[in-house]
Amino acid sequence: MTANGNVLTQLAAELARGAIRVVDLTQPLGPDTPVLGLPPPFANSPGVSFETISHYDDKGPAWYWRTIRMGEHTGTHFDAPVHWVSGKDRADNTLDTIPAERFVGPACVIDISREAAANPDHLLTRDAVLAWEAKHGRIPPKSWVLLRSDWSKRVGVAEFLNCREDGPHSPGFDRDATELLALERDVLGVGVETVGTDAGQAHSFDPPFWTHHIMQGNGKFGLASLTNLDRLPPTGAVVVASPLKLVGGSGSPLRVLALVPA
Ligand code: 23J
Ligand code: MN
Repeated sequence: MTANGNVLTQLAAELARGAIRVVDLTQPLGPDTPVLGLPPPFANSPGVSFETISHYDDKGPAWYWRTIRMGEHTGTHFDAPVHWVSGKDRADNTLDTIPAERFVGPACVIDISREAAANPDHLLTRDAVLAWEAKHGRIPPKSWVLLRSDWSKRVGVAEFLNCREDGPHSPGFDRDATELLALERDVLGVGVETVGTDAGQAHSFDPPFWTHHIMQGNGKFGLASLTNLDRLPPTGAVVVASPLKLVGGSGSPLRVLALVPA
């Protein structure tokens, strides 16, 4: 048996005896799923609607199935590099061309829940990333960096989107932290509990929506509307984030799973 074969046999055994758990980082996806609201003149993305094709009835006596309609960026979803204009000319920038290896990687979980509770506009700084590394080790290349804000614990759409007259207020990454992760750490991407990877006020940043701009512009991914990040250790989990293989896809809802030592 090869060394790698041994590791996978061991993984299967540890899963079977519950020494490695599977934590679901995905929100339910349905008509109540909150969607981003962009100000005019920008077009908005539809939320989820279902239409029944048949339900054990005349249209299909022994089967139930539905049609689904939603924007590509709805609920717990994946941002591909082609989603942003900064990533539009990159190779392998759509969901059907990204190599599958890049959907799996170690998770580095950075906790800003205390700061976000005190200030909904809190941005993770470069120094805060470096302080996290001093404690937990350097963020390895090809890892998922997950921002734990506890935003997924907010109840109802209004609390989750947290809109005021000047737009939404929710936490994110500052520009230097985003550049550090994309350029100096070569992460797979970043994941957040909020509706998008950018902070709520990011329309007013320079460049606008800098986390999308920098991440997608450098071929990195985004994961939005995650949950259960409080069930992950700072390091040691492995995340599988595998979007639909939509032809030309800019993003898709997906099931995000973390393998976690019990
Ligand atoms: C389009 C424009 C702005 C934003 C977004 C999409 C997202 O958050 C998204 O889902 O990618 S901020
Ligand atoms: Mn998105």
